[in-house]
Amino acid sequence: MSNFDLHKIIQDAYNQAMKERGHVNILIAGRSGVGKSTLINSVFEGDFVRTGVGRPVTPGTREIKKEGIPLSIFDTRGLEMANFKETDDQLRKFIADRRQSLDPTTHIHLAWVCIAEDLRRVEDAEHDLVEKLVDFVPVVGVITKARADQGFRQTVHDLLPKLTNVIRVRALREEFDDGHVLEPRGLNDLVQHSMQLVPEAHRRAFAAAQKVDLDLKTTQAHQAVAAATVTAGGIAAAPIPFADAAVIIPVQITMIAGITTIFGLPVTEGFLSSLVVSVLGGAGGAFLGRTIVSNLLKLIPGAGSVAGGAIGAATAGVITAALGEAYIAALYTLLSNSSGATPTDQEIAEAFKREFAKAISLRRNG
Ligand SMILES: Nc1nc2c(ncn2[C@@H]2O[C@H](COP(=O)(O)OP(=O)(O)O)[C@@H](O)[C@H]2O)c(=O)[nH]1
Ligand SMILES: [Mg+2]
Repeated sequence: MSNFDLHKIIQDAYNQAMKERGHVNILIAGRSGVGKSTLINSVFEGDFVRTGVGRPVTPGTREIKKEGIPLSIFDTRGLEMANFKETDDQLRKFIADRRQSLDPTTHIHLAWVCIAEDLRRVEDAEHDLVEKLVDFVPVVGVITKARADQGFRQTVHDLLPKLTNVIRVRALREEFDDGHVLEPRGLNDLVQHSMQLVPEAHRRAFAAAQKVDLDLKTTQAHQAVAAATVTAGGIAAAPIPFADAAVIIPVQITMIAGITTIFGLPVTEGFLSSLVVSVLGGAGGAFLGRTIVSNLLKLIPGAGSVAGGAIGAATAGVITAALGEAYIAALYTLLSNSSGATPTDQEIAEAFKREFAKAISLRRNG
């Protein structure tokens, strides 16, 4: 494999993963102080509101984005303002215009209308806003700072029947003077309900952007592995002579890049190449392609003897699936043990190496 160009493969894999990652757009409306920014930071990756970049899109709404996270939040302010009706009409026009776009990554996919539980009232402003939005986008009612329902959720349901659901959330942990503690609640319900409302094509982006439910990410990651397995099998449908086997490597690297984005971790070409070299590479240099393939073949019992022969669809599929599952296991373990801190590149490489070694020994012994 003298023409094995890892740099080029990684560049292509990176671009492909970015394309497949997609983008999700969520509108969040409600009076000032109901807890919109707090909710966004509790649900989405990367301390989103505080460190994201905002730009106004209508007089009352700004779009917040953050590098590396496939999410735009449309944050509306001033639902309580006297001139809100005007702002409201501009917002409606903005959403309607976006809806016309042929590029679905620009559509608003979902709206959350937030009402604070302690206000215990639904006013005309909320009612009018919901009426304006529901023609274009599914609207979820979110009761914020939930502590004591006292029938309020049902009231919201009754007054705003077009909401897809009304979900009570508490974004922050609260500790009272007497030591009584209220833990956050409802964020999981909100995320799971929202995931169902987001159009299929944007669910990967939603799973990547949220940080509440690790299982949503895992499910999406398994789908990415299944797709890559089919692709690898297709490439090896006519068995590939071992000397050319590196032609399947781009599939696995693209898969790895895709899984990384689904878990909400930043992907760079440097990260990908150090990951591939440290987990699969070994020798490096001119033999890197062949080394990677022979290391991958360790995932298949007895495959050492393939060396003189060829790699068929089944083998290519098994290698791809095993590698993908090892990477998912590595990220799952890292992220479920971490207390919110993003793992370093080195921690990821080490966890991946461990899971890869485990996969090899399981297959040997099992
Ligand atoms: N106790 C409690 N306070 C909250 C909660 N969510 C937000 N807050 C507080 O409410 C205030 C307003 O929140 P913020 O997110 O800035 O509201 P926004 O104006 O709608 O973006 C802040 O002091 C938050 O700390 C919650 O779930 N529980
Ligand atoms: Mg705010």
